[in-house]
Parts: sequence; structure tokens; C-alpha cells
Amino acid sequence: MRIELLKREMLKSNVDGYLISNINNVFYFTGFMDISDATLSLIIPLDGEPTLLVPPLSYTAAKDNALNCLVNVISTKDKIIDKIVQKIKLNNLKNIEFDTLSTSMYMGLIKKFKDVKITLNQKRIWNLRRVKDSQEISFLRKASELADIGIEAGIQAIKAGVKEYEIAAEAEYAMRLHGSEGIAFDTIIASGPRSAYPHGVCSNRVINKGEFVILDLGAVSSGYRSDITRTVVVGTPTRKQKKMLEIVSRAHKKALECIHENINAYEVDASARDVLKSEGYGKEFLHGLGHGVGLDIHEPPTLSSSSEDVLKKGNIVTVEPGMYIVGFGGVRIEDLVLVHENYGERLTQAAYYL
Ligand SMILES: [Mn+2]
Repeated sequence: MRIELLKREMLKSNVDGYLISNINNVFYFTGFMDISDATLSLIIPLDGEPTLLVPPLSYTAAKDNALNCLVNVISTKDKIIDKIVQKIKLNNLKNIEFDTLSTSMYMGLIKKFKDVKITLNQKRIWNLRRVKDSQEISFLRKASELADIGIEAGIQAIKAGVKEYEIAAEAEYAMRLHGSEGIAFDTIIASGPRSAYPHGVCSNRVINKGEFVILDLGAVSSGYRSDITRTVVVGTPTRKQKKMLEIVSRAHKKALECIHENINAYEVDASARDVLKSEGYGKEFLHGLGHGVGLDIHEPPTLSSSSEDVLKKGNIVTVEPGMYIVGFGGVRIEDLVLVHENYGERLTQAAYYL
């Protein structure tokens, strides 16, 4: 079905072949997931059967699991590019699009063909992937439940004297134990002044009483990822910390309330940004409000002031306003949100701890 939808789009632009090398795109169209750095290629001719080319080590798994395509093995002495060239000739393709290719592969292909147009067009696949079907939504719900479990385990483990990576370990262990296939991205546990780094990763820093701790993490379920952030204070927050938490959660709530189908993504961003601006913290909100999530942790649509995206039913996006005061600390609150016709539904639901 997804391949048919892609073909329908290809037909509109007179594209007669599509070449897919991104493993998540391969999974999206065939249901076969390989290791993240696998070299494989799915060739979809407009007329004809799609073929998945895989290395010998992936062959059995691909043969057992890949749907809607033939599976061909690339023997160790063959090069994948030669196989692709062979398929292009066999199907007499003249106008091919691709999602991603290494530079050497791209150069190799255009050198081989003088009369074949080979164009990068990721948009065609993102237009499909950005709208989640009911099966994808159920996987994203499961991944979100696991993220809630992770964030709760992480928050429970926080106390003065504990190291950041120990919190990450507790959170990741809890998610894994409940069925997560891995972590959606490198877990961020950023404490004290480090919480002012929006991408603070995780260090061996010892957490102290009275500090902010940002926990930003996600789980994976059936290939689909989740993303949640909570900020807590170790012990009783000061008046300044309380105020920062209050402003960011108000911005978060504002953005959530304005989500519905057909709203411009920049308007959702502005709704949260206006709250921070009106409190004099506009400059401290260093990043866009959010991003789409699915098989990848960062996908379209993008929620930012320069975004040209319009939200559609079935989009799944993060809402993550933040405030970062260098040398002092930061606050970020993030939930994964499913766009419905008239509202946004929070898929991650862990408490805010305000
Ligand atoms: Mn995020």
C-alpha cells in the first residue's frame, strides 16, 4: 500500500524509478529493519516489482521479514552499485529519484549513465511518512508509555550525590526492562549549570542539592521513537527556579492548546515563544518549539518561527519550550503530541513535578 502511494506520486512527476537506501525508509516500505549502518538498496520501478538488494549477512532476515518486494543478495565479490546499475538497465529507467546516496555511489551512478536523470528527492517519502497511520500511532503510543516509565525511573533516582550517568542508567534500564528496543537517542541528563546546555548529553558530574536536572530521553517500539523532557529541582526550588519552571510550563500548555489540524507550525511556535517573550525571556528560548517524530527522532514537520509546515491530522510532533540561563541553569518541558482535527493529544503523560 505504501509502495502504491509512492508510485502514485512518482507518476505525477514522470518519475519511473525510486532508489531507497535509508534503512528507516526501507523499513517503512518493506517492514524489514536492518542494523543502522547496513548498506542496502530498495529499487522501486514504476512498472515492475520492487527489489531489495542486501548484503549476505542480512539475507536470511530480509528474506523472512521483507514484504512487498523481491530480495536479492549481493554476493561478497559483487558491488552494490553494479547490481543497481544492472537493475536500472533491466527496467529501462530514465528518470530516477533517490532518498540518500553516498557521494561515491552517486558519482559512480551518474558516471555510468549519460541519459538517465538521477535526482535527490526526500520530500516525496517524507510527505508519506509525516502522516502516521493507525498502526504507526499505536507503536508511537507504546514508545511514549515506555518513555514515561523511563522518565519516572530517572526522576526517582535523582538525589544529591548521584552522578548524571547513574540517572541515565536507571532510566534506560527501566525502559529496556519494559520492552523498549533501545534508546531513541543519547539520553540527556544535564544538572546544575550544565542544564543550560540544550544538548547537554550526560556526564560524570555529581548532582547537588538545589540544582536543576533536565532529563530528556526516549524509547523505541517496533522501530518507532518517543521523546520526552522533564526538569526537576533537587530538593526545594528557589523562587527564581520556581518562576522559570512556571513560565516554561505555561508556554508548553499554551502551545498544546493551540494545536489542531491546518494550523501553521510557526503559529504554534509563536504561541509558546510569546509567553517567554512577555516575561522577558525571549532570547533564552534558544531553539524551535518542536519537531516531528517517528522512525527517526527528528522528522518533518518542524515547529519553528521559520517553518513553512502546516500541521495535519496524524502528524506526531514534540512540544518543547525551554529557557537557558548560562552559568545558572535551564528548564525544558517536552511532550510528544498527536495532531487531531480539533486538538493535540499528549502521548507522553508523565507528571510535570511543578
Ligand atoms: Mn525533542
